[in-house]
Amino acid sequence: MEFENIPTIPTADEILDRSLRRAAAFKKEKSNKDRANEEFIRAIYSSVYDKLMDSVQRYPSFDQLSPFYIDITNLLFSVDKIRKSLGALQWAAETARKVGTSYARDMRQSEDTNALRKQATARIASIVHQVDKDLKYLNEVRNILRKLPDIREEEFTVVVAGYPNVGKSSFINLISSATSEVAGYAFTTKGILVGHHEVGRDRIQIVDTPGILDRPVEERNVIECQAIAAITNVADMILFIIDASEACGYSLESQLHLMENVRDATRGVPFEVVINKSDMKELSGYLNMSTTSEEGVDEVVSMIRKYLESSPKNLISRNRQEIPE
Ligand SMILES: Nc1nc2c(ncn2[C@@H]2O[C@H](COP(=O)(O)OP(=O)(O)OP(=O)(O)O)[C@@H](O)[C@H]2O)c(=O)[nH]1
Ligand SMILES: [Mg+2]
Repeated sequence: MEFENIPTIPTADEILDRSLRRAAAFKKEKSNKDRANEEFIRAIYSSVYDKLMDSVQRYPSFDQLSPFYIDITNLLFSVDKIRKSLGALQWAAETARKVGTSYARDMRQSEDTNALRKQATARIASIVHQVDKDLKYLNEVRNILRKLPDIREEEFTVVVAGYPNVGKSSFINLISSATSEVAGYAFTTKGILVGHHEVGRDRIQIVDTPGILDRPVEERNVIECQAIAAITNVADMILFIIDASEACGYSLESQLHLMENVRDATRGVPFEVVINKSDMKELSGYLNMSTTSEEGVDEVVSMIRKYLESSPKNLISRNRQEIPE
């Protein structure tokens, strides 16, 4: 995934220290004092320019990201603000180069190249410091984004949703490679997690989401919003888990109401409801399972696999496997 490869973004001081060290090494090589001062300036501005532009170019281009990653980035930060900071870095790179080139040119006609070298260094340092907050912001964003799960659009994806504490993570841990934290309180899962369930040569991507409460969109917290982003953007199938025993702390009525809302908001995406904690209470007319006793879990897995078999994504991956290399 693109986010994993974003390099650390240096601070203004780190960029300047590195550039000054490099410039000092160049300066030593020249025996003529005026030529040495000119080389010093050229080395500083090109090193500053390269480092800033490298940070801009190695940041992901948000124009090419899938809607899921754009939504998540907007929930956690703001794509607009990230773009502005990247623009500021580009401005600083170009301005430092322009200022540096002009000083280096002036040195050829100057009597006092030492004074010009000092002035140029101070101007470039001030330009880089002007974008220090942008550098720090971009690094903070980078540290969070690179930890987002790698959700692959080409893989069949089941998003598990429901109220908090109903057993979503317990189910995913049982049937997939995921190791999602399970605990007897709401909002244990704070972000999106991905596990994989192997079916022969195919793989199902299972997304664990934080619980969503049945309340108006504007009152939802960031944790809940991440779940909505996953449900609406990546799901090929939605598995909605209900705890009919109400041991989760929420009434069956509220859970059924949320179920209807999510189903209405995601029309066109296959939607299945499963009752969990059947060891405590079952609900007739639905598939029932217990992730504790594991009763009914195989039936739920078979039902998911049926959706995979009829999914266009499955056909694509089969065709790909049949084409000889
Ligand atoms: N009796 C019983 N308890 C269960 C079952 N499945 C899960 N639990 C318990 O329910 C509690 C919540 O389980 P989680 O898997 O963390 O629930 P979640 O839906 O992922 O919760 P959030 O991440 O907070 O949204 C834990 O204490 C589990 O041990 C079940 O089938 N039967
Ligand atoms: Mg959970």
